[in-house]
Amino acid sequence: MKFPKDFMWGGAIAANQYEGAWLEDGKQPNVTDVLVGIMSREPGIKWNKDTGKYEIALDENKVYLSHEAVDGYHRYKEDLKYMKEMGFNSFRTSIAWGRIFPNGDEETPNEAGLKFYDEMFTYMNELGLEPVITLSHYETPLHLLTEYGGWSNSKLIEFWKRYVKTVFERYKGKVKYYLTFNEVNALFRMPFVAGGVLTIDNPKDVNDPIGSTTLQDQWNAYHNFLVANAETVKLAHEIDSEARVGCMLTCSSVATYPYNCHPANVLGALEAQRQSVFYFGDPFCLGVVPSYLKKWWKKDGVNVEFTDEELKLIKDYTVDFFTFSYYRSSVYEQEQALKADTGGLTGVTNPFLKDAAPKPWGWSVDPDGLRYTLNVLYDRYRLPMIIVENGVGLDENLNDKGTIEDDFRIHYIEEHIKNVALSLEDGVDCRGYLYWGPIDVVSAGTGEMKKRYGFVYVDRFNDGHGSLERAKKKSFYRYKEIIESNGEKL
Ligand code: BGP
Repeated sequence: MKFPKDFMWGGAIAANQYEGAWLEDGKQPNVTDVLVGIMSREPGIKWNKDTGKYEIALDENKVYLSHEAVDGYHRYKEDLKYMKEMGFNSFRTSIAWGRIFPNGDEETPNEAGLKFYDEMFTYMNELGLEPVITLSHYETPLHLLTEYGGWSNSKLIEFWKRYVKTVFERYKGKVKYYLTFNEVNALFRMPFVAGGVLTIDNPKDVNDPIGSTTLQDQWNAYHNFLVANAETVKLAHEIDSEARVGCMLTCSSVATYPYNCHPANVLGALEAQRQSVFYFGDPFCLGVVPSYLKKWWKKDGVNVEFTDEELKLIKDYTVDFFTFSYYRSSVYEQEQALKADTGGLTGVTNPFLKDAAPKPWGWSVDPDGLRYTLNVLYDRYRLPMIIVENGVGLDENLNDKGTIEDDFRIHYIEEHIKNVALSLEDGVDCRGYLYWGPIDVVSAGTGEMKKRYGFVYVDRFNDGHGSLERAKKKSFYRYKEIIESNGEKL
């Protein structure tokens, strides 16, 4: 197995699942802070009849684990040392937008937030960990949704530009790789978090703020994201000639296989790829707004217009590289509707796959699907690729030796990394593999601690108790060995 000398080995986390300290040093809530798990349809907000607005109203009977998460805000140095010990040369995390602009619409940034990340990135530089920084990992400030309707409002583009400009200027020389919006292509399946959209103008059902978000608002957000993405590339290049901007899309659904050779299944699989990935990937990477969208807009009864100036911006400022998450593949069969969760689409069970992760989550395991995905994406976009999420969540407890024998995870990474090597042989320009969740964090989808991805265990549980102490799992040593040998010991 051959990997280039400068291959990026590492891991990835997100501020909202790792840091905790949700209201510390001036931070105000992000959208994720009012949800127990982003798949939930019950945000902790309620409609105030008198003001005619939504306001924060957390459910006292629920545990919002992300509010303290694994206390990364206070412990990141200790944790980054573990990453270094495994041999990482790069590390992905996000900036919680609400630490820098707490409500999102302020004129001036919050110095305490800027300082926090300044110190964190300096420390990463000292350790020799290349920071790969997501500008928003589902972290739109809640105020921007309740006050402006979120990304459906074009004002967000201006607020976003102010935020990213501040970030690029402040971290110039410390951060080279930025990712714009984490998994923004999940907008239509998770309009509140991935889309940052809330319908505030006569919402259909004030008791169902997620379900009653209109399609017009969601498509307006699509429009605004395309413009904001291009503006981000433009600003980054103007401010820092060394900075590189990538998009980050959930790409498990690139590997949507037709159930059989029935043309309706083949066409259906193609449509699933478009609807889940390419409708964002093509404008971000090729600078074109796909022609099939006109048909979709007609079907959805929405009106979406791009000005010539916007189309030119999108054309001129495409991303420098492509990053994505891959967890598993899916199968399209015309009679069965596709569903989705944080791992991507779910369709008919694939009878040819040998493995699935243990229940309760039971995600199927398809390492060849990663090679397929890398090849499809590289053929289409011809951009450097970095896998910034791939991993397996397991329900684990420390044994009496104070560790966890996570052989399933070891097998999972070995098989996926082998397929990265095979895709390199195929000629794909893949620059890195950043495992999702190298330390246990709060699950995005379910909001649990129980769903653990880490090589490093964190002592915290679903009910919120736990010492927060860290411990190395068996996979810690195996990933270290793979990295040390630059992928030769596979
Ligand atoms: C992706 C998200 C991550 C993450 C991962 C695993 O969709 O970008 O934030 O957590 O999925 O999902 P989960 O935590 O639901 O298992």
